[in-house]
Amino acid sequence: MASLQVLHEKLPLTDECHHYENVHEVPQHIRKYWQQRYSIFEYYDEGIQLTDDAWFGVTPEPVANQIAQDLSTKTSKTTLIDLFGGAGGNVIAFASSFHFTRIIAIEKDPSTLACAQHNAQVYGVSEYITFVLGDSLEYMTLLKTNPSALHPSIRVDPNQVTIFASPPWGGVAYREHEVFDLSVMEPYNLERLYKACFPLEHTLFLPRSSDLNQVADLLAPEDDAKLDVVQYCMEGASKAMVVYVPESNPLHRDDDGWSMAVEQGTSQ
Ligand code: MGP
Repeated sequence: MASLQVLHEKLPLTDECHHYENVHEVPQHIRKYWQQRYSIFEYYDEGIQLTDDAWFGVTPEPVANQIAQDLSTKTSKTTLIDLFGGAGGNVIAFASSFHFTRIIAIEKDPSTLACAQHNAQVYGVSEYITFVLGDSLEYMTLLKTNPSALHPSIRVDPNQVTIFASPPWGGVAYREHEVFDLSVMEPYNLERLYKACFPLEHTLFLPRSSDLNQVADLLAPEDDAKLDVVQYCMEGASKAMVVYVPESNPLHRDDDGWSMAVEQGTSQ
């Protein structure tokens, strides 16, 4: 599919990619993040590149490493797909964990993806990651309904897949709410993300104040499964709430013909 481009080479860094060395170069609205640059990337000085937007959403390295470690102990899956690869914070940690035999990172902004490829190289893990330029929700639709339309290098066995999704949260306005309403998260709300990932095992990286009732509602009453919900903290303060959603039994819920694909996969 032309709109999902598997990258065999590094994308060039663009004018939007920066490695700020001096506070005076840093736009005012991201100075707070630049001051924390070594908590975000320990090896920042090795030439880490970020777009100005990426500073807001990138997962700090200790948090990303802890999530990678936690997911490694929770999952038996061997393929990890990062739906919102961003500048690479999470996918570098997943690759560094050496738990997964295949890692695919999807990102739709070319400048941000160029940063991710560059940063993965800085951390020495770029060869373990397949980078894809494009819309990850389109990828999920094709994976579920028409996998043969996917490039062979990103055609995966759904039974071996675990999904990681750290979506945009619609800016930092979530901080103004004591409880963040995940139905209004932009541009993808909780329901849309869940439907995109269902019925695969997936991990959602959400605002720390996300509404737990909405999260609990993800499970159908007949499901025996439980969700693990973890607050990831740095220096005593939560940075995000992460929800580990187990694989759904496709026989319980039948969406979009997907149960068919999983049954076929299981019987191979
Ligand atoms: P923050 O919202 O700037 O809160 O980012 P912080 O640093 O606790 O600031 P304070 O002023 O409230 O003390 C907290 C963490 O949330 C960041 O480190 C990112 O990992 C994550 N994060 C922030 N945003 C806006 C996004 C986002 O849009 N998407 C994703 N996936 N993560 C985000």
